[in-house]
Amino acid sequence: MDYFLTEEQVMIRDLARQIAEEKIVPQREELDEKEEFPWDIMKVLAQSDMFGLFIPEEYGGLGKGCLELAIAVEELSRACLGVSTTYAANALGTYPLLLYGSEEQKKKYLPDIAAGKKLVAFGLTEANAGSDAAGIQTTAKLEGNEYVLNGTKQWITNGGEAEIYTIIAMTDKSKGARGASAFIVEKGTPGFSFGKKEKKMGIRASTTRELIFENCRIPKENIIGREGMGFIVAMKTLDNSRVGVGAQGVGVAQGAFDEAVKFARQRVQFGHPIISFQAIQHMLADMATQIEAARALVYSVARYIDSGAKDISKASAMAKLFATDMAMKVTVDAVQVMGGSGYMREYPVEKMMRDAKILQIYEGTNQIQRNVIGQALIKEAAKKK
Ligand code: COS
Repeated sequence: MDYFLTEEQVMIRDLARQIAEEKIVPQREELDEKEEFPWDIMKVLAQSDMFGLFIPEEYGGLGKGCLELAIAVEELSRACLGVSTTYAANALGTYPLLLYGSEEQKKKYLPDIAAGKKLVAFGLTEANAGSDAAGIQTTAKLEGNEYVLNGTKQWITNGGEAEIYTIIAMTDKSKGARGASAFIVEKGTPGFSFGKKEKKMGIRASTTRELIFENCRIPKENIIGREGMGFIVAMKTLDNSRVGVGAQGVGVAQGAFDEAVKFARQRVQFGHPIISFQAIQHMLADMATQIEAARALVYSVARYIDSGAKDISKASAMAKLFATDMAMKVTVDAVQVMGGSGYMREYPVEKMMRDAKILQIYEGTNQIQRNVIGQALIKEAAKKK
């Protein structure tokens, strides 16, 4: 399929693919086994300007958009979802600053992020606030010229590795979602520490930790936007980044599909390569069709976001929902095509299937995506009346 990418977009895709094939594929099994953070790969991505893709040129980035980011994420995900999660979560953590940061904040933080010198993490989730994002308990109290943060964030991607954290905390609990605010917290701030590193089913190259705030004092200027805007900052951030999770789905599914085709051409049963059997061909045909449909949706939604469209929640949720449900199905089917071999760690599809599961869960479960889409449909229907 031709998605009419510009010359520049093709260059980004080819560069990301080259990094994926040369640097990620040879290491992915070991990174998964040892649950190691891929610092050397992050350095290569930094040297290749990959961290600056979606950051405006005035802050040291390349000034590209969601589509270019999605293309890069897809290619990295094709090789290893753990590595691509580290990279994509950096964008997730940066969106609050990009969308709502002040000029001073952007000038202070974005150039280092664009250069890949500092990684970012996004801190919304807590033990009792997952799908119910408005239920967060972490507080931020204004005392003089400082906010004092108290509480614990859970399952934070890049936690401990990142230097910059965009954190959602309650400045006025009595106001519910309207009492949340967003803040920048730097690693090393007294009162800010990290909990245990989680042991996960998949995406093991990516680090997941607790963030602990105990009377952590940050300058008043570190608020992003105004008090009470935190929930909107979080929701708009997710609206922008969920299409990237969709791109991860397309990438991991493509990676698993490629492995399944390669295997089916080589594996001989009943005197023939199994790819000659209709049962296998039909599975591969369905997989290829589903991947292409998801890619078409992800690219279209990314272009729609880049067009400056305001109402992107529904489209972004659709891209995330469709592409990640597809990724789960396609990776499971890739294991099935490869049979016993697919189940063995010797082949990468076993890891791809484990990795794919998180896509249906993080950045809002796929049940939450259906809620977001449902709510948008209700609003649209009410407008038509
Ligand atoms: N853009 C702008 N505003 C939005 C918005 C969006 N995408 N989504 C909600 N809002 C606004 C609403 O309009 C509402 O404003 P008012 O108070 O002025 O009416 C406010 O925010 C509260 O919205 P709502 O009542 O819909 O909030 P809920 O508590 O019902 O939660 C969901 C909404 C479930 C969609 C939200 O909590 C969510 O996305 N949860 C999943 C969180 C998630 O992705 N977690 C993963 C963490 S990051 S890995």
